[in-house]
Amino acid sequence: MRRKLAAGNWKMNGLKAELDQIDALTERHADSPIDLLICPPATLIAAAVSRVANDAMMIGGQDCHSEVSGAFTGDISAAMLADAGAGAVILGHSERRELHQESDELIRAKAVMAHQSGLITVVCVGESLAQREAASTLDIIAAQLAASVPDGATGENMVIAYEPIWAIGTGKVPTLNQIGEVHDFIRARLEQRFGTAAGQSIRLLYGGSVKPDNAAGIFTVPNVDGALVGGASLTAADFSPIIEAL
Ligand code: G2H
Repeated sequence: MRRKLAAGNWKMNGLKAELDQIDALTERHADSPIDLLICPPATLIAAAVSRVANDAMMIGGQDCHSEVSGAFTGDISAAMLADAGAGAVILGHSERRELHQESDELIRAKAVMAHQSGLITVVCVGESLAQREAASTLDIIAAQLAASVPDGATGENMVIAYEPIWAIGTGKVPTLNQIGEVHDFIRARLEQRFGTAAGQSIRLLYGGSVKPDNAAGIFTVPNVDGALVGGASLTAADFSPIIEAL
């Protein structure tokens, strides 16, 4: 049985004052059976970790480097994230793929490094609008999964987020059938590659304009085990109803 997961990706948002949102979330969902993950900017990770009591929420990073250490100005290693108290890291978000030209191979190398540091990886995959209109969505997802998910992925160390690029921050959401088709496809591919047990245990999140008013519908789709939420994870007022819809 896969545990539900509500993950928040704050992207480049959040100063110290916003840590109050973490307090509000952990208070309100203290008894929730849903796993919670917030990925604030790296500057807030250690402070966020120190605000969370009783494992009420996991704090994660939004990216890490593919090397252990070295002359990589401005970058952060997986070990540094773990050292700051992070338990997870988002990798291969489409904003990283597009704006930082991250390849599947680089994302896979980052995931290997993250696993070595004991982090859960949330690897993002998703097609562009042009790719969907060209009916190549499943081919794109297959290629991204094959090349960016490392060997040895299990339900313990890997989460996959399906985020159609055209739905991110746009307010456009795929139909429930479209979400279901891709999630079923991802599940089948994971079972094929990692075996039934591991393939069944890896959690699949939907991401892209998840809001309080559409979350419940999205969560009815089979093989949707939770959500990766951007804008609506920035405040407890918006994120809480999404968590409660799971
Ligand atoms: C997709 C998502 C979070 P939003 O990027 O990863 O952001 O919910 O704002 O579309």
